[in-house]
Amino acid sequence: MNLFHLYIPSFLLIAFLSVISCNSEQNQTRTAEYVLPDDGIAVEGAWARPGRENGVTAVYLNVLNGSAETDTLIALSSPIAGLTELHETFDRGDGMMGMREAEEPYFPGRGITSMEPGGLHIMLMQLKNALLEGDEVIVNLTFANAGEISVTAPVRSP
Ligand SMILES: [Cu+2]
Repeated sequence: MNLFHLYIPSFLLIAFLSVISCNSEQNQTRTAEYVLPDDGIAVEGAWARPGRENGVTAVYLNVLNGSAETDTLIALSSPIAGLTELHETFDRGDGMMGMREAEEPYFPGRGITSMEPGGLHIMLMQLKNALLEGDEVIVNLTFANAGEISVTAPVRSP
């Protein structure tokens, strides 16, 4: 992971978050488009950032857990990546933001968990080829209860 630890200065993240809050009305509208499944898990709105061969990139998506119970992500893989992990962003306490493997890969029941830039994301490492806008990336998510879900994420610039 030392390959990528792009640490993002906090002030940039704060600037980014304020942009998000300005758009919160729009985000709520967008989230409202998603209807929870009656049971099990659905994944919506997946997209991936471009990346270089042997490099890393991130995939963002929304996990819609329609069941009454919290589900746990137990495995992640992508045919394009040597290593795939669920990451969370955290405040390192020195004015920089870092990221690390998520400690609690839990998805609450009857809820939507959004992976977005600056927060939770799926990290694809050791990319087998470059990812350009217009390409597609397959990510396989395995949940303890809902089983395996395969998602196709279009590649686009943030
Ligand atoms: Cu990451």
